Formats: sequence, structure tokens, C-alpha cells
Amino acid sequence: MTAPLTFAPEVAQARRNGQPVVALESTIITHGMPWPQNLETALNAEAEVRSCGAVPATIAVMGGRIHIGLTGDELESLARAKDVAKLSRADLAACLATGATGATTVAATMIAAHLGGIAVFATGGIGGVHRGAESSFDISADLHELARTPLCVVAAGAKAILDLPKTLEVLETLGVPVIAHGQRDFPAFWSRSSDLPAPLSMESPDEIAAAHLMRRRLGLSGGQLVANPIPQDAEIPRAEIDPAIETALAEAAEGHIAAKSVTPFLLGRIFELTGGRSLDANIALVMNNARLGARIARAIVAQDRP
Ligand code: PSU
Ligand code: MN
Repeated sequence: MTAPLTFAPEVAQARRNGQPVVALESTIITHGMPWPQNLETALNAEAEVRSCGAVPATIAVMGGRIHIGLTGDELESLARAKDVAKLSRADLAACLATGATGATTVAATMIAAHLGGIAVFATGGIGGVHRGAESSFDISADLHELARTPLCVVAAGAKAILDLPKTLEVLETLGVPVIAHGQRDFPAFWSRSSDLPAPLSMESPDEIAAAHLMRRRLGLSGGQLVANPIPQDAEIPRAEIDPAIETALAEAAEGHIAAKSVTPFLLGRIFELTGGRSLDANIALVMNNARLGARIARAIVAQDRP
């Protein structure tokens, strides 16, 4: 028995022809952004991937199957739905077995993309080590997934609601290459810089593709994180976003928000506290990552020819 995968026609054709494909996640649609910007962003990210010469594959679980590539109707029903499960590695199989609908996080999207033979995945920001993790133990399963599943994940760093120094420490411990794109510093999601140097820095999709393929040749498990800074004109300076982050974190602590609800709660409150600016920035960085993901996917296909 093989994995229950359903490919959209466009993705199936790309696989047959060896064309570049970029995976996109669905938790950002169901838990990361409000309606209707979530649907617009999902559709625009797909369009951005196509305009850069690759095929998009948005991934979600429906009717007992992992869908790799969604129709417009499927995207819209996910974007409107209120009770969709947020799936990480731990939840994926149970959701499939029960036939429930689920949105895939970075971790679950990596698993699904790899099953579908896709090498590159573009998203907003990965999960990481939460502030206060020394007592809460809240460390996103995204980090462990990067250590075991060989995807090249393009994100604007880890969300700045997290403890970024600890997130970088854990990625180093897990042996995950963290590559800043076009700058030395690790980006901070809504802001271009975290003031922390990234372990690696690369300028071009070709270099990033070569690093990815070399890991495969070495038989190293796990993927690499490409940390792509938000475009200059869309960034929110740290001094402006930090107070909103602090307020949202304090409210989360007061309300005893825990486990899977933490990230969606914080993103929602920061949206309200910034009068929607955090969402505009989030959308801009997703588009930017979709474009870079497509260029990396093309470079991998070009370099992978024997
Ligand atoms: N990036 C965004 N918005 C999001 C997420 C990422 O711009 O909502 C989601 C991703 O699916 C990521 C998840 O995997 O948040 C992390 O959740 P947690 O911290 O509970 O592991
Ligand atoms: Mn968590």
C-alpha cells in the first residue's frame, strides 16, 4: 500500500515532464490569515510561482487523501472553513485515517511534498522555539522536520514572536543549514534583520540549489532553511512591531493560550494591534518567498540533469 496522494492535473503533468514544482502550505490559509486575504494570498502565491516558471502545489488533507495541488473551489472552501484541523507530523495520519479536513503546517507540508517528489517549499515563516520555552517546552515540530525531511524550505526566517536566538541554536544542534538570502543577517519575518548573523549566506538560487543537491549526494537526512528577508518597502521596523509582539505575548500568557493555539492567537492579535499592517507585510513576504522558491526549483531541475 502506498501513501494516499492525489495530484492536481497540473502537478501530475509537471512531475511527468520533470518541470520545477514549488509546494505551498495550507495552515497559513486556515490559521495564519483572515478571510478574504487568506484566499487572495493563496491564489496570488500560486500565480507568483507560475510567473517565475514553476508549478505551484498547495497541499492539504481532504477526504482521506493528501491533495498535492488544489482546485480554486478547494482553496476557497478551505479559506472559508472555520473548524479545519492544524496538522503537524503528529496529526497527519490520524486526520487521513478519519477522513477529516486538515491544513498542513510547515512540518506536515514537508512530509507531503517529499512523498510527492517535490524538493522546494515556500511559506511565510517557520515555527520555532517559543519565548519561555525553558519552562513551556514549546518548540515547533517544524524544526525537527527540517532535520529529517529533505526539503529546501524558503521562509522569511522564523516568526518574530519566537525566541530567535534559541531557534537558531536548535537548528544548529539539529544540523539544519540556515542560509540567509542576499544578506548576512537572519531575517525576523516582518523586519529584514534580527541583528543575529545567519550561519550561512548565499546570493543566488544557483548556489542554494547546489547546496541542496550536495546534501542529497552526501545522503544527509533533512533539509535546509532558506531565510529570505521581506522586501524593503514592505518591512515593519523592529521598533514598531516589537510593542505589538510584547502585548500579544502578555495576553497569551494571561489567557493561558497553549499548544497549537499559540501561533494563531499571536498572529491574530498582532494583526489587530498593528491595524492590519502585520498582514500586509506577511502577504508581501509570502509573495517574495514564492518567487525565490520558484527560482530555486528551476535551478535544481537545471543542475540535476546528468
Ligand atoms: N507562516 C505564516 N503564518 C502561519 C504559519 C507560518 O506566515 O500561520 C504556520 C505554519 O504552518 C507553521 C505554523 O508551520 O504556523 C507553526 O505552528 P506551531 O508554532 O504551532 O508549530
Ligand atoms: Mn508549539
